[in-house]
Amino acid sequence: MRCDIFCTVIDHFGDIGVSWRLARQLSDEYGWRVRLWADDLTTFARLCAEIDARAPQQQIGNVIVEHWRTDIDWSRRRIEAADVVIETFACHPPLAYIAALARRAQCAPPRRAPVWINLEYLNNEDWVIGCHLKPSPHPRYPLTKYFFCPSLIAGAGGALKERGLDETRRAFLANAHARTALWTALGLPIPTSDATVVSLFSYENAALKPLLAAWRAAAAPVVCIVPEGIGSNAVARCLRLPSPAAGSIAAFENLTLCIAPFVHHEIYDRLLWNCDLNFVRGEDSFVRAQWAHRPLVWQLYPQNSDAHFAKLDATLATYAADLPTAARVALTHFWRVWNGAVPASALDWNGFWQHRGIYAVHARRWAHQLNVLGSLAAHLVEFCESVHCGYGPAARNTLS
Ligand code: TRH
Repeated sequence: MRCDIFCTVIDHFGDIGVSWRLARQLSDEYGWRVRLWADDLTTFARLCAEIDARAPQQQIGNVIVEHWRTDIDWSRRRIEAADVVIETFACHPPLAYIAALARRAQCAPPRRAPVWINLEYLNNEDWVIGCHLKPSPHPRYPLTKYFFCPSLIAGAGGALKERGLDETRRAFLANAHARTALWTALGLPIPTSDATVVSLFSYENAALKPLLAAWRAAAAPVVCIVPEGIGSNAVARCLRLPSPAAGSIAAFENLTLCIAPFVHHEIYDRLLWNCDLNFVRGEDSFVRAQWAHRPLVWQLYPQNSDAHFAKLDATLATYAADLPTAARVALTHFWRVWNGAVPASALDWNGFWQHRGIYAVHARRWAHQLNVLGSLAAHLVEFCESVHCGYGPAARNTLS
């Protein structure tokens, strides 16, 4: 299968993070010939060591990476549409490409029609099940676009997870030298065994101030590792830290604050595995924190009219469902405060973290449960092959 993935970076790192992860999986694990069109290679390079941000075309592993510039003259480029086209997050591939796709659909033998997928944002609301795999006919061309909905609930597209991830994580955790070496490589002090080690990847957040205050006054030491970026700027402002740059380390009573460099995908995974608790945000880091088998706190990408609150509550309803009542109430409250659904003044760190043992067990159980849903790439491959080869898509009714 030849596959083109299109990605526009709206902001931050999630769009390219998800696109790159998917591109790698389709090529490495399923043998697809993947071309990833990304409009922002500078952001891409922050996640992937091999990317040359100036190269118009390059090959990273088995994936061809194309710089999708707005000034590409598509009329001068011989465009051949792939077997599978994935537009991530409704990013709209170039019109010339869609026209090529339509030409291909018209000429293709019935059993080799190209497949067009819109990869949606992760969502755990019930309506997602009805939307997943729904076809949407193109208004002008004889083309159908299918909605593919990543989700943590059964009946939708699942979450991205590489084969062998659990084995790699277990090997890392079993290797005391590798775990210590990670702190050193990140320029961080090696935490003492009595410390709670937390990674904090967040947006601006009103609850940051009360959280940092709670950690300063905590009964046991807290080591907080903040990747450099908007989150570290916000933390630095709260604590009046002279510099929010990577390498800054400062102690405030029982809190040790460390600003870490923004690292490549594989290292970020190891950071999550090495911490006792991970604060994550957006989409991709949220999924990675679940595969880390560690307790987590999620900050959603804020949406207009607080539309993300419904997303948050739907996620809590599934993620926290199996927790004992007191632990569930504390976690639900903490996540809701962290997302601004409840005033920041209601933040209760001790009330939340007193259940840490329960959350740790739950995180492992949850990851196993999520595994059962199957990986996003596997579902996507199965669906695309079924449509492409004409043996009957598992598609639902048309989405108008
Ligand atoms: O960066 P995010 O906030 O990204 C987004 C964007 O806002 C996007 O527009 C929106 O669509 C999406 O969220 C929901 O959060 P996310 O999704 O977690 O992406 C971060 C990526 O950065 C993820 O692939 C993990 C990676 N990462 C590293 O590789 N190294 C690091 O040091 C850190 C902190 C993250």
